[in-house]
Amino acid sequence: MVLGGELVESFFKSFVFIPLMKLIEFQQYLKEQHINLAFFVHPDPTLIYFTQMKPSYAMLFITPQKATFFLTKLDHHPHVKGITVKTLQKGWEKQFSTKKAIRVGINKECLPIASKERIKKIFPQAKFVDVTKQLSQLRSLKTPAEVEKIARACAIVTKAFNDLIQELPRRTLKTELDIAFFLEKRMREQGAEVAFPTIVANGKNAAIPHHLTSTQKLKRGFVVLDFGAQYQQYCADMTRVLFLGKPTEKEKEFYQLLLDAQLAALAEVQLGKKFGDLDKIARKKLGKYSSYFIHSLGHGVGIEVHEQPSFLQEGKIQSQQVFTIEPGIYFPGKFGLRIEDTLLFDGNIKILTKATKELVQIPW
Ligand SMILES: [Mn+2]
Repeated sequence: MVLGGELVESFFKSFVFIPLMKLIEFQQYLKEQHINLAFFVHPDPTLIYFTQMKPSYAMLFITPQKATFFLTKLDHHPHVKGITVKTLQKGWEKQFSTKKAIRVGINKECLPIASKERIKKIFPQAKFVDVTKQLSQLRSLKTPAEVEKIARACAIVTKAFNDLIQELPRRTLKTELDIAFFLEKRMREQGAEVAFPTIVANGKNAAIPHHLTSTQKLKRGFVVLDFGAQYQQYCADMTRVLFLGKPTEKEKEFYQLLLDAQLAALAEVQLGKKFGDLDKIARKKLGKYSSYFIHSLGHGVGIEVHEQPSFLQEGKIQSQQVFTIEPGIYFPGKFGLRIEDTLLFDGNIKILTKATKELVQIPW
């Protein structure tokens, strides 16, 4: 029987169907790999992924048939379809402990050594299997509900930026930190958290891609703003450049060159394209300045601001991936520029961070 798509979607959404779908897919994988149990512990983002909540401490056990989420008494205990939620109590280990030679899945990327030693005691005969790759593949293909949250986070970021360019000419913001606080306040007012510490880099500070936003007084020159919101656990990542005062022709040319590089890479986003090839396209456009582009072109975005797909590994664009395109050029001791969008590829490219990419000039 085939039901209308919209009806099915709204029906299942009310049951937090989305993580369940991914959970079932993961359990299927465990079954195929003859993994008896997968174990995840705080602060592994896998916990957030399957439960859509961010507890202060938790553990998650997933078997091919069952998932059990252990929380302390300090956190809200959610209802999650397909997952049994329990309170972590003394002696919880006994529930699972076995001397059998089972296969236990772990996420090597996020498993503290102390936790590993602890589960070794619970399963002394276990063989540990790394499931990191499978998890990042699952997470890199976004469900419609995840896309909705990321799009919302991106809209929040865009609104904060638009508010900033209205505010700046009033000269109420005097330092890099003032701008960062303004953006972060605007994001929080819209119901989001800050996905990572806001980068505001003015003048030569922007030559350092991850400049630590300072109390430096704002002065004539470029201002690079790299910031992100996290809405219901899902991130947005955007970088824009402003100019305080009037840019010279040369400064305008640098900005345009970088924008052209970003647009050239965006224009080549298509199914099956290698991420590495997009990177090459941007570098080619930068020509003799490409050696000043000192990081990769982008990264996946989801519950973490940096996740799969990676532009550094061999990988091709798949449908339902969300990632950034962010070329930059950095001239040590002089200035730096970066332009970044978060986008969805679902067969077509959809740029989710919609703030203007024209060089905004603020009289200064
Ligand atoms: Mn980024």
